Amino acid sequence: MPNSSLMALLVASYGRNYLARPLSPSSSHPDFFEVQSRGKKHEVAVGDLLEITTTSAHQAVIDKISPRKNLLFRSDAFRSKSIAANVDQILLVLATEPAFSPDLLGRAAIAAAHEGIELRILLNKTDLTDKLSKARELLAPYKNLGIPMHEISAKFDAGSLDAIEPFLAGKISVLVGQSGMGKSTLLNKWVPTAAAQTREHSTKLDTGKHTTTACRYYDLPTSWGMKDGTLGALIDSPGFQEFGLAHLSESELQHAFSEFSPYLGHCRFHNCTHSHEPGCAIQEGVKVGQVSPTRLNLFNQLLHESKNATLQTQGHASS
Ligand SMILES: Nc1nc2c(ncn2[C@@H]2O[C@H](COP(=O)(O)OP(=O)(O)O)[C@@H](O)[C@H]2O)c(=O)[nH]1
Ligand SMILES: [Mg+2]
Ligand SMILES: [Zn+2]
Repeated sequence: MPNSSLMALLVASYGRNYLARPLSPSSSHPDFFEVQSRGKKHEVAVGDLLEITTTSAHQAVIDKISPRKNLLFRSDAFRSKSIAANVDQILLVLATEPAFSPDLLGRAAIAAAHEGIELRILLNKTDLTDKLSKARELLAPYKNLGIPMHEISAKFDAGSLDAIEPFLAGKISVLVGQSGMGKSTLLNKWVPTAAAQTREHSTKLDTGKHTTTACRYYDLPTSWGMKDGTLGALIDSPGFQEFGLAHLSESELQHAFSEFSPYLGHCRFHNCTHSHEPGCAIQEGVKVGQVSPTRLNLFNQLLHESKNATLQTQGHASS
Protein backbone atom coordinates (compact mmCIF):
# COMPACT_ATOMS: atom_id res chain seq x y z
CA MET A 1 0.00 0.00 0.00
CA PRO A 2 1.51 3.38 -0.96
CA ASN A 3 1.93 5.92 1.84
CA SER A 4 -0.72 8.60 1.85
CA SER A 5 -1.15 11.87 3.70
CA LEU A 6 -4.35 12.86 5.44
CA MET A 7 -5.84 14.96 8.21
CA ALA A 8 -6.70 13.24 11.47
CA LEU A 9 -8.01 14.09 14.93
CA LEU A 10 -6.05 12.92 17.96
CA VAL A 11 -8.62 10.96 20.01
CA ALA A 12 -6.63 9.07 22.63
CA SER A 13 -3.32 9.43 24.38
CA TYR A 14 -1.58 7.24 26.87
CA GLY A 15 1.95 8.27 27.71
CA ARG A 16 3.61 8.66 24.33
CA ASN A 17 1.09 6.41 22.56
CA TYR A 18 -1.47 8.16 20.43
CA LEU A 19 -4.51 7.19 18.41
CA ALA A 20 -5.84 9.43 15.65
CA ARG A 21 -9.02 9.18 13.62
CA PRO A 22 -9.15 10.25 9.95
CA LEU A 23 -11.21 13.43 9.57
CA SER A 24 -12.96 12.14 6.48
CA PRO A 25 -13.79 8.48 6.87
CA SER A 26 -12.91 6.47 3.76
CA SER A 27 -12.99 2.81 2.86
CA SER A 28 -9.25 2.90 2.15
CA HIS A 29 -8.41 3.88 5.74
CA PRO A 30 -8.96 2.12 9.07
CA ASP A 31 -11.08 3.82 11.79
CA PHE A 32 -7.93 4.69 13.76
CA PHE A 33 -4.23 5.08 13.16
CA GLU A 34 -1.63 4.60 15.81
CA VAL A 35 0.40 7.77 15.30
CA GLN A 36 3.90 8.68 16.30
CA SER A 37 5.70 11.97 16.36
CA ARG A 38 8.91 12.30 14.37
CA GLY A 39 11.57 12.74 17.01
CA LYS A 40 10.65 14.19 20.37
CA LYS A 41 9.68 17.66 19.22
CA HIS A 42 5.95 17.26 18.79
CA GLU A 43 4.06 17.45 22.05
CA VAL A 44 0.57 16.53 20.96
CA ALA A 45 -2.67 16.52 22.92
CA VAL A 46 -6.11 15.00 22.53
CA GLY A 47 -8.15 17.35 20.37
CA ASP A 48 -5.20 18.22 18.14
CA LEU A 49 -5.80 18.28 14.41
CA LEU A 50 -2.90 16.55 12.67
CA GLU A 51 -1.45 16.09 9.23
CA ILE A 52 -0.28 12.50 9.14
CA THR A 53 1.43 10.19 6.64
CA THR A 54 0.63 6.50 6.76
CA THR A 55 3.55 4.12 7.26
CA SER A 56 1.58 0.87 7.34
CA ALA A 57 -2.05 -0.23 7.28
CA HIS A 58 -2.68 0.97 10.85
CA GLN A 59 0.23 3.29 11.60
CA ALA A 60 1.20 6.80 10.67
CA VAL A 61 3.64 9.55 11.58
CA ILE A 62 2.70 13.10 12.51
CA ASP A 63 3.92 15.67 9.96
CA LYS A 64 2.29 18.73 11.37
CA ILE A 65 0.06 19.91 14.22
CA SER A 66 -2.53 22.40 13.00
CA PRO A 67 -2.45 25.76 14.80
CA ARG A 68 -4.35 25.43 18.08
CA LYS A 69 -7.20 27.52 19.39
CA ASN A 70 -5.90 26.75 22.88
CA LEU A 71 -3.93 24.15 24.83
CA LEU A 72 -4.81 23.22 28.37
CA PHE A 73 -1.77 22.00 30.23
CA ARG A 74 -0.16 21.95 33.62
CA SER A 75 3.47 22.36 34.51
CA ASP A 76 5.93 22.67 37.33
CA ALA A 77 9.57 23.72 37.18
CA PHE A 78 10.58 20.42 35.60
CA ARG A 79 7.96 19.21 33.19
CA SER A 80 4.63 19.93 31.59
CA LYS A 81 1.71 17.69 30.77
CA SER A 82 -0.85 18.40 28.08
CA ILE A 83 -4.46 17.80 28.99
CA ALA A 84 -6.35 18.72 25.81
CA ALA A 85 -6.21 21.03 22.81
CA ASN A 86 -8.86 23.06 20.97
CA VAL A 87 -11.52 22.87 23.65
CA ASP A 88 -14.52 25.18 24.05
CA GLN A 89 -15.22 24.51 27.67
CA ILE A 90 -13.83 23.02 30.88
CA LEU A 91 -16.23 21.03 33.02
CA LEU A 92 -14.67 21.02 36.46
CA VAL A 93 -16.16 18.14 38.42
CA LEU A 94 -16.14 18.56 42.20
CA ALA A 95 -17.87 16.46 44.82
CA THR A 96 -19.23 16.92 48.31
CA GLU A 97 -17.46 13.69 49.32
CA PRO A 98 -14.56 13.03 49.17
CA ALA A 99 -14.04 16.75 49.78
CA PHE A 100 -12.52 18.50 46.79
CA SER A 101 -9.31 20.51 46.89
CA PRO A 102 -10.04 24.28 46.88
CA ASP A 103 -6.50 24.80 45.59
CA LEU A 104 -7.16 22.68 42.52
CA LEU A 105 -10.42 24.56 41.94
CA GLY A 106 -8.56 27.86 42.05
CA ARG A 107 -5.88 26.68 39.67
CA ALA A 108 -8.35 25.24 37.17
CA ALA A 109 -10.11 28.62 37.13
CA ILE A 110 -6.81 30.40 36.39
CA ALA A 111 -5.86 27.94 33.65
CA ALA A 112 -9.26 28.48 32.03
CA ALA A 113 -9.05 32.26 32.28
CA HIS A 114 -5.52 32.31 30.87
CA GLU A 115 -6.37 30.14 27.87
CA GLY A 116 -9.69 31.94 27.33
CA ILE A 117 -11.68 28.73 27.82
CA GLU A 118 -15.15 28.85 29.38
CA LEU A 119 -15.37 27.21 32.78
CA ARG A 120 -18.43 25.46 34.16
CA ILE A 121 -18.40 23.94 37.64
CA LEU A 122 -20.35 20.76 38.38
CA LEU A 123 -20.81 20.08 42.08
CA ASN A 124 -21.61 16.36 42.18
CA LYS A 125 -22.92 14.01 44.87
CA THR A 126 -25.35 16.54 46.28
CA ASP A 127 -27.29 13.50 47.53
CA LEU A 128 -24.72 13.48 50.36
CA THR A 129 -26.46 16.41 51.99
CA ASP A 130 -24.46 16.77 55.19
CA LYS A 131 -21.38 17.86 53.20
CA LEU A 132 -23.24 20.24 50.95
CA SER A 133 -22.96 23.47 52.94
CA LYS A 134 -19.18 23.12 53.31
CA ALA A 135 -18.83 22.63 49.55
CA ARG A 136 -21.03 25.65 48.83
CA GLU A 137 -18.92 27.75 51.16
CA LEU A 138 -15.74 26.87 49.29
CA LEU A 139 -17.46 27.68 46.00
CA ALA A 140 -18.79 31.08 47.09
CA PRO A 141 -15.84 33.16 45.75
CA TYR A 142 -16.27 31.51 42.35
CA LYS A 143 -20.01 32.05 42.31
CA ASN A 144 -19.29 35.73 42.98
CA LEU A 145 -16.98 35.77 39.96
CA GLY A 146 -19.94 34.70 37.83
CA ILE A 147 -18.69 31.22 36.95
CA PRO A 148 -21.68 29.04 35.99
CA MET A 149 -22.35 26.23 38.45
CA HIS A 150 -24.66 23.25 38.60
CA GLU A 151 -25.48 21.14 41.63
CA ILE A 152 -25.99 17.56 40.51
CA SER A 153 -26.15 13.96 41.53
CA ALA A 154 -24.83 11.99 38.59
CA LYS A 155 -25.67 8.69 40.19
CA PHE A 156 -29.01 9.31 41.86
CA ASP A 157 -30.71 12.17 40.02
CA ALA A 158 -30.57 11.94 36.24
CA GLY A 159 -32.87 14.96 36.04
CA SER A 160 -30.21 17.15 37.66
CA LEU A 161 -28.10 16.73 34.51
CA ASP A 162 -30.78 17.99 32.12
CA ALA A 163 -29.96 21.65 32.65
CA ILE A 164 -26.34 21.06 31.55
CA GLU A 165 -27.04 19.34 28.22
CA PRO A 166 -27.83 22.53 26.27
CA PHE A 167 -24.37 23.81 27.25
CA LEU A 168 -22.66 20.68 25.93
CA ALA A 169 -24.31 20.20 22.54
CA GLY A 170 -22.04 21.28 19.69
CA LYS A 171 -19.12 22.05 22.01
CA ILE A 172 -15.86 20.32 22.80
CA SER A 173 -15.84 20.02 26.60
CA VAL A 174 -13.11 18.54 28.76
CA LEU A 175 -13.90 16.86 32.08
CA VAL A 176 -11.34 17.86 34.68
CA GLY A 177 -11.09 16.99 38.37
CA GLN A 178 -9.55 14.82 41.04
CA SER A 179 -10.27 11.13 40.87
CA GLY A 180 -13.37 9.97 42.70
CA MET A 181 -15.39 13.11 41.89
CA GLY A 182 -17.64 11.37 39.33
CA LYS A 183 -16.15 12.18 35.91
CA SER A 184 -16.57 8.66 34.55
CA THR A 185 -20.10 8.40 35.92
CA LEU A 186 -21.01 11.62 34.08
CA LEU A 187 -19.30 10.54 30.87
CA ASN A 188 -21.24 7.28 30.86
CA LYS A 189 -24.54 9.11 31.40
CA TRP A 190 -23.94 11.49 28.53
CA VAL A 191 -22.17 9.12 26.14
CA PRO A 192 -23.74 5.69 26.64
CA THR A 193 -21.30 4.15 24.17
CA ALA A 194 -18.25 5.48 26.06
CA ALA A 195 -17.36 2.16 27.66
CA ALA A 196 -17.45 0.40 24.27
CA GLN A 197 -15.37 3.16 22.65
CA THR A 198 -12.83 2.94 25.47
CA ARG A 199 -12.49 -0.81 24.92
CA GLU A 200 -11.91 -0.23 21.22
CA HIS A 201 -9.24 2.43 21.90
CA SER A 202 -7.57 0.21 24.47
CA THR A 203 -7.40 -2.75 22.10
CA LYS A 204 -5.85 -0.56 19.40
CA LEU A 205 -3.36 0.96 21.82
CA ASP A 206 -2.89 -2.22 23.80
CA THR A 207 -3.16 -0.29 27.07
CA GLY A 208 -5.94 -2.26 28.74
CA LYS A 209 -4.67 -1.82 32.26
CA HIS A 210 -3.63 1.81 31.94
CA THR A 211 -7.03 3.23 31.12
CA THR A 212 -7.07 5.60 34.09
CA THR A 213 -4.04 7.58 32.92
CA ALA A 214 -5.38 8.04 29.42
CA CYS A 215 -7.04 11.07 27.85
CA ARG A 216 -9.85 10.28 25.44
CA TYR A 217 -12.20 12.06 23.06
CA TYR A 218 -15.83 10.91 22.77
CA ASP A 219 -18.33 12.28 20.25
CA LEU A 220 -21.64 13.29 21.80
CA PRO A 221 -24.59 11.12 20.74
CA THR A 222 -26.00 11.98 17.30
CA SER A 223 -29.45 12.16 18.91
CA TRP A 224 -28.37 15.46 20.55
CA GLY A 225 -28.20 17.05 17.11
CA MET A 226 -25.66 19.42 15.60
CA LYS A 227 -24.89 22.99 16.59
CA ASP A 228 -23.07 25.15 14.02
CA GLY A 229 -22.41 21.98 12.04
CA THR A 230 -20.73 20.09 14.89
CA LEU A 231 -21.90 17.36 17.19
CA GLY A 232 -19.59 18.28 20.02
CA ALA A 233 -17.55 15.97 22.22
CA LEU A 234 -16.51 15.17 25.75
CA ILE A 235 -12.85 14.67 26.57
CA ASP A 236 -12.17 12.54 29.65
CA SER A 237 -8.90 13.38 31.39
CA PRO A 238 -7.17 11.38 34.10
CA GLY A 239 -7.86 12.56 37.63
CA PHE A 240 -5.04 14.65 39.01
CA GLN A 241 -4.11 16.06 42.37
CA GLU A 242 -1.62 18.73 41.27
CA PHE A 243 -2.25 21.55 38.84
CA GLY A 244 1.01 23.40 38.34
CA LEU A 245 0.85 26.70 36.47
CA ALA A 246 4.55 27.54 36.64
CA HIS A 247 4.51 28.50 32.94
CA LEU A 248 2.43 31.62 33.63
CA SER A 249 4.41 34.86 33.97
CA GLU A 250 3.66 37.49 36.60
CA SER A 251 1.75 39.61 34.12
CA GLU A 252 -0.17 36.61 32.76
CA LEU A 253 -1.15 35.67 36.31
CA GLN A 254 -2.36 39.19 37.12
CA HIS A 255 -4.58 39.22 34.07
CA ALA A 256 -5.97 35.73 34.73
CA PHE A 257 -7.39 37.02 38.04
CA SER A 258 -10.20 38.97 36.40
CA GLU A 259 -11.32 40.66 39.65
CA PHE A 260 -7.88 42.31 39.95
CA SER A 261 -8.38 44.32 36.78
CA PRO A 262 -9.92 47.48 38.31
CA TYR A 263 -6.91 47.68 40.67
CA LEU A 264 -4.01 46.93 38.36
CA GLY A 265 -1.78 49.96 37.94
CA HIS A 266 -3.08 51.62 41.11
CA CYS A 267 -0.60 50.23 43.63
CA ARG A 268 1.91 52.69 45.14
CA PHE A 269 4.86 50.70 43.76
CA HIS A 270 4.86 49.80 40.08
CA ASN A 271 6.48 46.44 40.83
CA CYS A 272 4.07 45.64 43.69
CA THR A 273 3.68 41.90 44.29
CA HIS A 274 0.40 42.50 46.17
CA SER A 275 1.61 40.57 49.19
CA HIS A 276 3.00 42.94 51.84
CA GLU A 277 3.63 46.34 50.21
CA PRO A 278 2.07 49.50 51.64
CA GLY A 279 -0.36 51.25 49.33
CA CYS A 280 -1.33 48.03 47.52
CA ALA A 281 -4.60 48.56 45.65
CA ILE A 282 -5.46 44.86 45.57
CA GLN A 283 -4.99 44.52 49.35
CA GLU A 284 -7.37 47.45 49.57
CA GLY A 285 -9.79 45.49 47.35
CA VAL A 286 -9.64 42.66 49.89
CA LYS A 287 -10.45 45.09 52.72
CA VAL A 288 -13.57 46.37 50.98
CA GLY A 289 -14.69 42.84 50.09
CA GLN A 290 -14.18 43.09 46.31
CA VAL A 291 -11.33 40.58 46.21
CA SER A 292 -11.51 37.31 48.12
CA PRO A 293 -8.52 36.70 50.44
CA THR A 294 -8.44 33.08 49.20
CA ARG A 295 -7.87 34.34 45.66
CA LEU A 296 -5.13 36.76 46.68
CA ASN A 297 -3.39 33.94 48.57
CA LEU A 298 -3.64 31.77 45.49
CA PHE A 299 -2.13 34.56 43.40
CA ASN A 300 0.81 34.87 45.79
CA GLN A 301 1.37 31.13 45.76
CA LEU A 302 1.26 30.95 41.95
CA LEU A 303 3.60 33.93 41.65
CA HIS A 304 6.06 32.22 43.98
CA GLU A 305 5.96 29.02 41.90
CA SER A 306 6.35 30.94 38.66
CA LYS A 307 9.41 32.86 39.93
CA ASN A 308 10.90 29.66 41.32
CA ALA A 309 10.50 27.90 37.97
CA THR A 310 12.26 30.80 36.25
CA LEU A 311 15.14 30.54 38.73
CA GLN A 312 15.33 26.77 38.22
CA THR A 313 15.65 27.13 34.46
CA GLN A 314 18.38 29.72 35.02
CA GLY A 315 20.16 27.30 37.32
CA HIS A 316 19.62 29.18 40.61
CA ALA A 317 17.59 26.66 42.57
CA SER A 318 15.67 27.99 45.55
CA SER A 319 12.61 26.86 47.44
N1 LIG B 1 -23.22 9.32 46.30
C1 LIG B 1 -22.87 9.51 45.02
N2 LIG B 1 -21.85 8.79 44.51
C2 LIG B 1 -21.48 9.03 43.22
C3 LIG B 1 -22.16 10.00 42.41
N3 LIG B 1 -21.56 10.02 41.20
C4 LIG B 1 -20.55 9.12 41.25
N4 LIG B 1 -20.51 8.51 42.46
C5 LIG B 1 -19.58 7.47 42.91
O1 LIG B 1 -18.30 8.05 43.14
C6 LIG B 1 -17.27 7.11 42.83
C7 LIG B 1 -16.28 7.74 41.83
O2 LIG B 1 -16.95 7.99 40.61
P1 LIG B 1 -16.19 8.01 39.20
O3 LIG B 1 -17.20 8.37 38.17
O4 LIG B 1 -15.43 6.78 38.99
O5 LIG B 1 -15.18 9.23 39.46
P2 LIG B 1 -13.91 9.71 38.60
O6 LIG B 1 -12.71 9.15 39.27
O7 LIG B 1 -13.94 11.21 38.72
O8 LIG B 1 -14.07 9.25 37.19
C8 LIG B 1 -17.97 5.89 42.27
O9 LIG B 1 -18.08 4.93 43.29
C9 LIG B 1 -19.33 6.41 41.86
O10 LIG B 1 -20.33 5.42 41.91
C10 LIG B 1 -23.26 10.71 42.99
O11 LIG B 1 -23.92 11.54 42.38
N5 LIG B 1 -23.55 10.43 44.31
MG1 LIG C 1 -12.67 8.22 35.95
ZN1 LIG D 1 -0.27 45.70 44.91
